[in-house]
Amino acid sequence: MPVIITVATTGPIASKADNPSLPTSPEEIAAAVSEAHGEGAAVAHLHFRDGEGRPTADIATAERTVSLIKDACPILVQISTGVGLGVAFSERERLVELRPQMATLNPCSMSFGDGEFRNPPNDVRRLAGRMQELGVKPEMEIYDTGHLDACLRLIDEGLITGRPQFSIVLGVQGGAAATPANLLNLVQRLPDNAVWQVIAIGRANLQLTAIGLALGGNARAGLEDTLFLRRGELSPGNGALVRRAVGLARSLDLAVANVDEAASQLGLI
Ligand code: KMH
Ligand code: ZN
Repeated sequence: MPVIITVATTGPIASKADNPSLPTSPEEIAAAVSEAHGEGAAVAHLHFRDGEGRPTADIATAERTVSLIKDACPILVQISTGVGLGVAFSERERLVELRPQMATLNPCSMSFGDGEFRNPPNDVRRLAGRMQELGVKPEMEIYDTGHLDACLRLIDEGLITGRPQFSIVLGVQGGAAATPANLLNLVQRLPDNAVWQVIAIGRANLQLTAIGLALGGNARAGLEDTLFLRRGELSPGNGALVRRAVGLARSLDLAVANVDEAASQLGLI
């Protein structure tokens, strides 16, 4: 099966002071997504920023960004409902009303660096149910072993249907460390029909992305997950990180999915 490459252009944490290439305005994000699509990305994972560069769940900003992306290229759109640590769940969940093809679903509350990422169980259930009603495919974000069990319960409760899609997020302070052993442990416990990728934050990004691909997973690339192309060398943008992920896949003799192939693998068509 060809490998799906997702580009995560912006995220909630980094700023232009960390990497001047970080896209933050709707125009910059759309241009970065379009470049990433040209390099081989089939899915765009989106966070939005306000005029001061802070994470926002502002609907008009999201709408404008998605519309610019749709004008630029046919990439599949996945909106983050994680948004950013300071944004209330009630604001974050409204983003699915835009009916993107996909959105993230973060199943559990956790410490996240020096902050707190609040995902109360009943709010998560309500959001999962609403995504089901709207036909928005959830990508479940697992930051630690118990998060997978929480997701399996959502599946058991009938709140997630169809082929389940997971991101295994490793390397967040407050979640599981970015080690091959932690990745293997989680991969072995995924449902048989799962579609999955590794999101390796920071230093281990390249190595764990390679291991994930070798284990049969998809890959995510972009400035949300690492600001560097190589140790000590800032990435000149998202395109270069997607090109690197595509190169990894091809070195492993794996084909890279185009948008139609990705949509069919994800059960979107
Ligand atoms: N920022 C990553 C640690 C989300 O946006 O909902 C996880 C993530 C989740 O991408
Ligand atoms: Zn994200």
